[in-house]
Formats: sequence, C-alpha cells, structure tokens
Amino acid sequence: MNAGTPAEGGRRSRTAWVLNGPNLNLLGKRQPAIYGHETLADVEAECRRTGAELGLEIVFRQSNAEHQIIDWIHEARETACGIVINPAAYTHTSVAILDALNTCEFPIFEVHISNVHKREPFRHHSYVSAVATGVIAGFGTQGYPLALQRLARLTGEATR
Ligand code: DHK
Repeated sequence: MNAGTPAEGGRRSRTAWVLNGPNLNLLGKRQPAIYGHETLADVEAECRRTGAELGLEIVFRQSNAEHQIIDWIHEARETACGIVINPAAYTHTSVAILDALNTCEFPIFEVHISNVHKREPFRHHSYVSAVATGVIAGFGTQGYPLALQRLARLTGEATR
C-alpha cells in the first residue's frame, strides 16, 4: 500500500510509475505518421525532466508482455503515488490490466500518443478508462508530461 498520509505518520510517496505496453519500444521507427519521430528514450528523458521539476521520482518501464505490466502494477501499488500508463494495444483487450489497476488506490492516467477515437473502431473502446482518473489521447508524446503535471497537482501537498 502507499506509504500512508503524513497524518498517519507515514511518508507520502512521490514516485510516479510510467508504464508502456507492446510495440512502444519501437517508437520513432514504428508508423511515424501516427506515432511521431520521438523514441521511447526521448519520452523517458522528457518524463524525468518533468518529474524533476515537479518533485516526482520516475520509474519508467516498457514491456511487450501483459503479465510483466501486471507485475509492475502490483509493485507500483505498494510504492507509488500514481501511475501514468500507455497500455498500447492492451488498452482494447486487457481485463487483466484493468483488474490490476483496480487494486491501486492512487490516481491513474491513461495516455495514448495518437487520437484513438479517430482511428479504427476497435481502438475506440478502452478497458483501462473504466479505472482512469483521466485520459489523454492525441497530444503526441506530450501527453506523458501533461499527465505527470496533473498527477503532481492531485498528489502534491504544496500544490493542492
Ligand atoms: C498505442 C498503440 O500501440 C495502439 O495499440 C493503441 C496507442 C494506441 C497510442 O496511441 O499511444 O491503439
């Protein structure tokens, strides 16, 4: 569980987990007309820059395996102040990721680089949106730092 509120004598976590699903390791090479030219390393660097400005530590991960993403969500639920997740194709298929996210008691932000609503109909439904505090789609990779800003606003004592 999260480290507890200051009122409970616990130290509030300031660690945000940024999780990325399948094929996002190929960002920059993969369908650049849709996903842009930035690589996942660029996104990670931007998240770390934004995190440093906001006083958030960043754990940044990508996997092509559903079970790995679920294991990371289980780890995050014990240590994080929130999750920013781009589940990629698992957005549209994974009840298991939804169930894992439902065990978390902190804000969850769903990010899509592309505007999934103007793409194929099978991309219009998201299992993850049922648990997400907020959803960002179509802002390119800028969606990640925007989600971190919102997370910091919702969880930070000074900015409340
Ligand atoms: C990334 C993917 O890989 C797709 O499967 C999703 C998402 C959209 C994105 O826009 O970041 O449908």
